[in-house]
Amino acid sequence: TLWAWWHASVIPAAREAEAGVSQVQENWSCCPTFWRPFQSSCYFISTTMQSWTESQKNCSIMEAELTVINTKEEQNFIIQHLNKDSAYYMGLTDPEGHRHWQWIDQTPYNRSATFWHAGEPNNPDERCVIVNFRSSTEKWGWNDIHCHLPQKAICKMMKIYL
Ligand SMILES: [Ca+2]
Repeated sequence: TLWAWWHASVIPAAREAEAGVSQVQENWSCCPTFWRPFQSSCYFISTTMQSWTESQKNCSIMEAELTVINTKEEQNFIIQHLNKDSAYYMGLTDPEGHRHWQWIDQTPYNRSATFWHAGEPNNPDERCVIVNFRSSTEKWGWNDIHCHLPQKAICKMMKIYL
Protein backbone atom coordinates (compact mmCIF):
# COMPACT_ATOMS: atom_id res chain seq x y z
CA THR A 1 0.00 0.00 0.00
CA LEU A 2 1.00 3.66 -0.33
CA TRP A 3 1.27 3.94 3.46
CA ALA A 4 3.89 1.20 3.70
CA TRP A 5 5.92 2.96 1.04
CA TRP A 6 5.95 6.20 3.02
CA HIS A 7 6.33 4.63 6.41
CA ALA A 8 9.60 2.89 5.62
CA SER A 9 11.77 5.97 6.00
CA VAL A 10 10.07 8.03 8.66
CA ILE A 11 12.61 10.51 10.05
CA PRO A 12 11.91 12.17 13.38
CA ALA A 13 12.27 15.89 12.69
CA ALA A 14 13.04 16.47 16.36
CA ARG A 15 16.33 14.60 15.96
CA GLU A 16 17.27 16.70 12.96
CA ALA A 17 16.54 19.82 15.00
CA GLU A 18 18.88 18.59 17.71
CA ALA A 19 21.60 18.29 15.11
CA GLY A 20 20.91 21.86 14.03
CA VAL A 21 20.13 21.02 10.44
CA SER A 22 16.38 21.56 10.42
CA GLN A 23 13.99 24.15 11.76
CA VAL A 24 10.79 22.20 11.25
CA GLN A 25 8.27 22.37 14.03
CA GLU A 26 6.42 19.15 13.26
CA ASN A 27 7.11 16.04 15.25
CA TRP A 28 7.45 13.63 12.35
CA SER A 29 8.26 13.97 8.70
CA CYS A 30 9.06 11.40 6.06
CA CYS A 31 10.53 10.76 2.66
CA PRO A 32 9.87 7.78 0.39
CA THR A 33 12.24 4.82 0.68
CA PHE A 34 15.59 5.55 -1.00
CA TRP A 35 15.00 9.33 -0.91
CA ARG A 36 17.28 11.50 1.24
CA PRO A 37 15.86 14.10 3.65
CA PHE A 38 17.29 17.63 3.94
CA GLN A 39 15.43 20.51 5.62
CA SER A 40 11.84 20.36 4.31
CA SER A 41 12.56 18.36 1.15
CA CYS A 42 13.40 14.85 -0.07
CA TYR A 43 15.94 14.14 -2.84
CA PHE A 44 16.33 11.18 -5.16
CA ILE A 45 19.48 10.58 -7.19
CA SER A 46 18.40 8.93 -10.44
CA THR A 47 21.19 7.00 -12.17
CA THR A 48 19.18 6.41 -15.35
CA MET A 49 20.82 8.24 -18.27
CA GLN A 50 18.17 10.39 -19.97
CA SER A 51 17.65 13.72 -21.73
CA TRP A 52 16.57 16.69 -19.59
CA THR A 53 12.92 16.28 -20.69
CA GLU A 54 12.90 12.54 -19.97
CA SER A 55 14.60 13.14 -16.63
CA GLN A 56 11.92 15.66 -15.66
CA LYS A 57 9.21 13.19 -16.77
CA ASN A 58 10.82 10.52 -14.61
CA CYS A 59 10.75 12.82 -11.57
CA SER A 60 7.13 13.81 -12.21
CA ILE A 61 6.06 10.14 -12.32
CA MET A 62 7.30 10.04 -8.72
CA GLU A 63 5.36 13.23 -7.90
CA ALA A 64 8.60 15.23 -7.80
CA GLU A 65 10.49 17.64 -10.06
CA LEU A 66 14.10 18.06 -11.12
CA THR A 67 15.77 19.72 -8.17
CA VAL A 68 15.84 23.43 -7.56
CA ILE A 69 18.87 24.61 -5.56
CA ASN A 70 18.13 27.68 -3.46
CA THR A 71 21.10 27.90 -1.10
CA LYS A 72 24.76 27.01 -0.65
CA GLU A 73 23.71 24.63 2.15
CA GLU A 74 21.38 22.77 -0.21
CA GLN A 75 24.07 22.57 -2.91
CA ASN A 76 26.53 21.22 -0.31
CA PHE A 77 24.06 18.60 0.86
CA ILE A 78 23.25 17.40 -2.65
CA ILE A 79 26.84 17.05 -3.86
CA GLN A 80 27.67 14.76 -0.94
CA HIS A 81 25.50 12.13 -2.59
CA LEU A 82 26.79 12.41 -6.15
CA ASN A 83 29.44 10.50 -8.05
CA LYS A 84 32.41 12.60 -9.20
CA ASP A 85 32.43 10.85 -12.57
CA SER A 86 28.80 11.68 -13.45
CA ALA A 87 26.70 14.72 -14.37
CA TYR A 88 23.20 15.27 -12.99
CA TYR A 89 20.36 17.30 -14.46
CA MET A 90 18.66 19.87 -12.26
CA GLY A 91 15.53 21.97 -12.72
CA LEU A 92 17.17 24.97 -14.39
CA THR A 93 16.83 25.82 -18.08
CA ASP A 94 17.11 28.66 -20.56
CA PRO A 95 14.18 27.68 -22.81
CA GLU A 96 14.75 30.36 -25.45
CA GLY A 97 18.52 30.54 -25.52
CA HIS A 98 18.50 34.16 -24.35
CA ARG A 99 20.24 33.39 -21.07
CA HIS A 100 16.98 33.89 -19.17
CA TRP A 101 17.39 31.16 -16.59
CA GLN A 102 14.20 29.63 -15.27
CA TRP A 103 13.72 27.34 -12.28
CA ILE A 104 11.16 24.61 -12.83
CA ASP A 105 9.14 25.64 -9.75
CA GLN A 106 9.10 29.31 -10.83
CA THR A 107 11.52 30.35 -8.06
CA PRO A 108 12.99 33.69 -9.21
CA TYR A 109 16.54 33.19 -10.58
CA ASN A 110 18.86 34.80 -8.04
CA ARG A 111 22.36 35.32 -9.37
CA SER A 112 23.86 35.50 -5.88
CA ALA A 113 22.74 31.93 -5.11
CA THR A 114 24.16 30.25 -8.22
CA PHE A 115 27.10 27.89 -8.35
CA TRP A 116 28.34 27.92 -11.94
CA HIS A 117 31.73 26.46 -12.79
CA ALA A 118 34.29 29.05 -13.85
CA GLY A 119 33.54 30.06 -17.45
CA GLU A 120 29.94 28.75 -17.35
CA PRO A 121 27.32 29.24 -18.66
CA ASN A 122 29.17 29.54 -21.95
CA ASN A 123 26.86 28.73 -24.86
CA PRO A 124 23.28 29.88 -25.68
CA ASP A 125 22.74 26.58 -27.52
CA GLU A 126 23.24 24.79 -24.20
CA ARG A 127 19.92 25.36 -22.46
CA CYS A 128 19.83 22.77 -19.68
CA VAL A 129 21.91 22.71 -16.52
CA ILE A 130 23.81 19.89 -14.86
CA VAL A 131 25.81 19.75 -11.66
CA ASN A 132 29.11 17.87 -11.79
CA PHE A 133 32.64 17.73 -10.46
CA ARG A 134 35.55 19.19 -12.44
CA SER A 135 38.84 17.56 -11.69
CA SER A 136 40.71 20.50 -13.26
CA THR A 137 39.49 22.82 -10.49
CA GLU A 138 38.60 20.15 -7.89
CA LYS A 139 35.20 21.82 -7.56
CA TRP A 140 31.52 20.94 -7.85
CA GLY A 141 29.47 23.36 -9.95
CA TRP A 142 26.90 23.96 -12.66
CA ASN A 143 27.33 23.80 -16.41
CA ASP A 144 24.90 24.49 -19.26
CA ILE A 145 24.79 21.59 -21.74
CA HIS A 146 22.71 20.41 -24.71
CA CYS A 147 19.35 19.21 -23.38
CA HIS A 148 19.26 16.01 -25.43
CA LEU A 149 22.43 14.60 -23.85
CA PRO A 150 21.66 11.61 -21.63
CA GLN A 151 22.69 12.32 -18.03
CA LYS A 152 21.73 11.25 -14.52
CA ALA A 153 19.34 13.47 -12.54
CA ILE A 154 18.31 14.75 -9.10
CA CYS A 155 14.60 14.82 -8.18
CA LYS A 156 13.17 16.85 -5.29
CA MET A 157 9.84 16.79 -3.46
CA MET A 158 8.42 18.28 -0.26
CA LYS A 159 8.59 16.13 2.85
CA ILE A 160 5.35 14.73 4.15
CA TYR A 161 4.51 15.87 7.70
CA LEU A 162 2.48 13.63 9.94
CA1 LIG B 1 28.50 24.89 -20.94
